[in-house]
Amino acid sequence: MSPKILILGASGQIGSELTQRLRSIHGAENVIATDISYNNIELVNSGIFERVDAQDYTSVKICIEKHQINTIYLMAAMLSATGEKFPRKAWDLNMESLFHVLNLAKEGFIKKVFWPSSIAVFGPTTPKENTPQFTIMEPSTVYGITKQVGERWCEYYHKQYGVDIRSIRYPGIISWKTMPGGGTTDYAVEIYHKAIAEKKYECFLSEDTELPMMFMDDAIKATIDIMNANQEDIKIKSSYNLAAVSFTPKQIAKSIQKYIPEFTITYNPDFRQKIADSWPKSIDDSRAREDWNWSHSFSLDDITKEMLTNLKAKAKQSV
Ligand code: VAH
Repeated sequence: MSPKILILGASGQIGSELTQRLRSIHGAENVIATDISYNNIELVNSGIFERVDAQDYTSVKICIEKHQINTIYLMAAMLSATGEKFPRKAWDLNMESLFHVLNLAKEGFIKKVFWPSSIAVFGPTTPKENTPQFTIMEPSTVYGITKQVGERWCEYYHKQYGVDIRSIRYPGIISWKTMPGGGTTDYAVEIYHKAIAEKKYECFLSEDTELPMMFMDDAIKATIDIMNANQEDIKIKSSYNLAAVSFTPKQIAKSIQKYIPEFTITYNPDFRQKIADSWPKSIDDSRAREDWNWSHSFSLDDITKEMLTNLKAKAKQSV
């Protein structure tokens, strides 16, 4: 099946880079980028972009039929921090969009689906070190609840209706091309911008808050790897644990200081500290490594080098 791809939520932090990578692999004409707004000009100007509300079944179905889509990447979601401010909106967006895509697959309109889960499915009672693939899951955020319930529906639609859906539990994602929005791990992106602009950063998490993280290139690689895997190799139909590196704000600061010695960090934890404290420190992703040959490439120092190099270059271009 030659992919004709629809990306819902293409303007977001992961969606925007995933769109560009899929366009480079499959050709721009085979990747339809959509979002609820045209706020990512680079994306809009580099291929087919349409306004589609992932919560509107009819507009998703019209787009699928218009472009003869057979594969959907559902990247639209409200993340953890914003979800705590707008619980009902987070539930409606994250769940309605998933149900529309699952039902369109069940009804035969699409053949393959990617849906991102998150380490936010784990909660305060989950083992925090090297969190297993199968373990206690009592998420304490709305976002985490939507991801836990979403995983159960993905597995149900596969078992009941044979839907080919693949999913991974993303850790915090660090990137320089598109700013994240509304996440708790966003500090790990903001810190690099502030390091370059002001050589200082006030962190909204405490210095020893260890969280699982990943560079965007690794996250995109994992997403494409799982979608390219043979269906029989995808043995877990809820969502795969995925990991790369875990670190604290203090450790990022030390990594930055290798390049910007005068950089300083202060700590002023806010409401997002409680969210971060409910999540694991590190993740066991051995099943992803076994089932579909996952491996990561970027260490913390690799991430710091990539972030500072590219953000400095981007700043020069915008002058
Ligand atoms: C968030 N970036 O902070 C997301 C992610 C593991 C965290 O899912 O909400």
